[in-house]
Amino acid sequence: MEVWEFINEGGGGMGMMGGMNMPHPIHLHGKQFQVLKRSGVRHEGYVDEGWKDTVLLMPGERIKVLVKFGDYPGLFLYHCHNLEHEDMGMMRNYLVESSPASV
Ligand SMILES: [Cu+2]
Repeated sequence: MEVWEFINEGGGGMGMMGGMNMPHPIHLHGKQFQVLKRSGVRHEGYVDEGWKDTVLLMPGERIKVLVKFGDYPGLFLYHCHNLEHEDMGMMRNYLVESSPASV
């Protein structure tokens, strides 16, 4: 397991999505996670309980998630589920290596 943090600065900065004040539905392929903490700008109506493969990250928010990797190594993908954002570069690979115990 590993804790990952996603930050939506929401419009500031000149990063890959600089100037965009938009929600990002973050999606992991092949692995599931739980939301540990959501902070920043407060919004209502989330259902953060349970195992997920997608989580909505609103402008001004940051979330910490606990990702469970299990026994399946390989090259996986995570991306924003907004197609235009994905096409603009909000898509990355991540490599899950075999743990010594499972080799
Ligand atoms: Cu997005």
